[in-house]
Amino acid sequence: RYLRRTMKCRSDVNSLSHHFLLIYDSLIPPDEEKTRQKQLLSLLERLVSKEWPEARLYLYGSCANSFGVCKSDIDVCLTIQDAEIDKSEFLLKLADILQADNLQNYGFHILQALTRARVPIVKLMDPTTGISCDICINNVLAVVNTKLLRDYAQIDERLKQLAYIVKHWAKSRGVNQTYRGTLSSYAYVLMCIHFLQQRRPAILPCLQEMEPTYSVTVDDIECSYFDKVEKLCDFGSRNKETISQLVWAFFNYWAYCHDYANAVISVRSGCLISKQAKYWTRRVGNDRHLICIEDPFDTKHDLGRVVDKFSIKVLREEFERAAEIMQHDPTPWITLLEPY
Ligand code: 3AT
Ligand code: MG
Repeated sequence: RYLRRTMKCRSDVNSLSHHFLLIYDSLIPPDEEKTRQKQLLSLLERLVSKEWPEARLYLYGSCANSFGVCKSDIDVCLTIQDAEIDKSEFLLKLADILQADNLQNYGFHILQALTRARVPIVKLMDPTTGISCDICINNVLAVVNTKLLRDYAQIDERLKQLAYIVKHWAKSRGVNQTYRGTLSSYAYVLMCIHFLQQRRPAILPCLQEMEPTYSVTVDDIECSYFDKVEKLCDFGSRNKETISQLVWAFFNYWAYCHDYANAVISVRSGCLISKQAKYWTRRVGNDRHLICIEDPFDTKHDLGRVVDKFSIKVLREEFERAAEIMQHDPTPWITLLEPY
């Protein structure tokens, strides 16, 4: 019933792209913001290396994966070669070293230390720039998946355009809160990559199915893929779909076409795979697998596992609302992004 009603795209869909591109442009961080983030990282590097000369700092998440909107916090991963390290203790010591009272010339405000979280972090704020930053320890897989997302973003600019709109929509509609059972920004970007791999002609390739040119092993997981993406900048050129068509099709897919009962989206394999093949058909503990998004490297990890029987309803209703707006609303670029 749904499919018949919405598969045909509205006739003015192309003329809407201009409005979506204006929104996209308004979300891109200015160069000065990037410069300030790099300065902050260098300052942290100097302070950390005084205490731990062998430690290294890496940016990860949206400040480094090309999907960061302006005024985002930055995510920093500190790596240190010590398998026995107690991350919580280390973070508390780090917070102590970095905070205002201990530094003669400079000091950070420590906002929070989340030492019991799945990924323990300290949150701190640079008082001169107001930039907040989360520091975690030895979360190298996140640094590697950040690189994968950044590499995909270089292949076709429609990925960045779509992901910015989708992330902005998710934040405006309150469905970007993992602690409330909805999806992370990382999950939404993977949904966009998978969606563009599936277009015909495809807009994105599947980098992990190609001859690897980059390979690292992290936490016993082999992460390898083709990363010479400068060779792929024409990849999507046979597909002429515009950003508004893609936003329309993205929400239409998640509202009416995705097989929630049986399918897992997999950026790693560039196609849908079955829940059965991954033994994700039953609830185990808190993992319900009501919407399945395979992590590209940690393939046992379903990024949809945070979604419960209440939040799946909220999510699907929001996908349907978005699809209806893209189909019928006279000003979808406004209505779609209205706060909830
Ligand atoms: P925002 O712009 O901050 O909303 P983000 O890209 O920084 O988006 P998140 O804050 O969701 O995304 O996560 C920060 C990074 O941490 C992104 C990804 O490299 C990693 N990450 C997040 N969630 C997971 C996860 N469940 N499994 C593995 N890596 C993850
Ligand atoms: Mg972030």
